Amino acid sequence: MTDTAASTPITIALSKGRIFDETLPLLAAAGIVPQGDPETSRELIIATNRPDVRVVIVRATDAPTYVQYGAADLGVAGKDVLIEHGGAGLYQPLDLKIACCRMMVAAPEDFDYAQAVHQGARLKVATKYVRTAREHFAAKGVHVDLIKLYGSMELAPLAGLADAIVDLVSTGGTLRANRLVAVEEIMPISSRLIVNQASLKLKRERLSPILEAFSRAVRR
Ligand code: PRT
Ligand code: MG
Repeated sequence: MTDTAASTPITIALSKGRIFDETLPLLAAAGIVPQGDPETSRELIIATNRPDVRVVIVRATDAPTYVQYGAADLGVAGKDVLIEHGGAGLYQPLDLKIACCRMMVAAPEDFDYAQAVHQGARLKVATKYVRTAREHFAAKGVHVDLIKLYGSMELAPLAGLADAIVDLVSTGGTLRANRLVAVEEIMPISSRLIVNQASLKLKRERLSPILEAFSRAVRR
């Protein structure tokens, strides 16, 4: 271990909202308490009760990138985000079982999805999760035209942009409010701990106890 790596702070990349909120108890189990609240503060670097540990607030889709390049040693990211990122440079040692939801295909109530798939129709599918959608439909042998969106996928079928969408569903309230129904589950989703591969070697002495505390807290 180099002295430089040993003396640099441990940086944890979290997105605000459900991931930050649901990671707090896990951090507490490791004796780490953030000193700020990203919901009320605009500060993007949050100190913790430990002088050698800090939290950086990133967009959910950017967490793997920060950890991949070592700008953060640790992070938390949804499986949805990790699939789209590809996972290069990351260890994913732990399913944290937080921010749970399901990746679903959804369509308007009056769209006969089973029939369209059965007839070998070429489906237009709008999604933020292009890689996940491509792999899902390829495995089923269904031809799709994928349309990449960055948000509000629910609007796409209503506005005539697509026949169906691939999106995350938790309560189902958003689908219902837009008269869409889930027609197929692609996979269950939860968030994972991600670790920079070099950090794990260079900062192992300080990272191992944190990883172990997270692991114990998840199993409880
Ligand atoms: O919101 P922002 O654009 O900043 O980024 P983000 O949506 O990527 O971040 P965030 O914090 O909303 O989500 C972070 C992670 O939480 C995601 O990567 C998922 O792994 C996980 N997660 C769990 C969810 C949901 N549940 C969820 N319901 N992410 C998004 N949603 C959205 C969904 O896309 C849909 O628009 O909530 C809506 C549906 O919710 P229900 O309850 O109406 O079904
Ligand atoms: Mg969101």
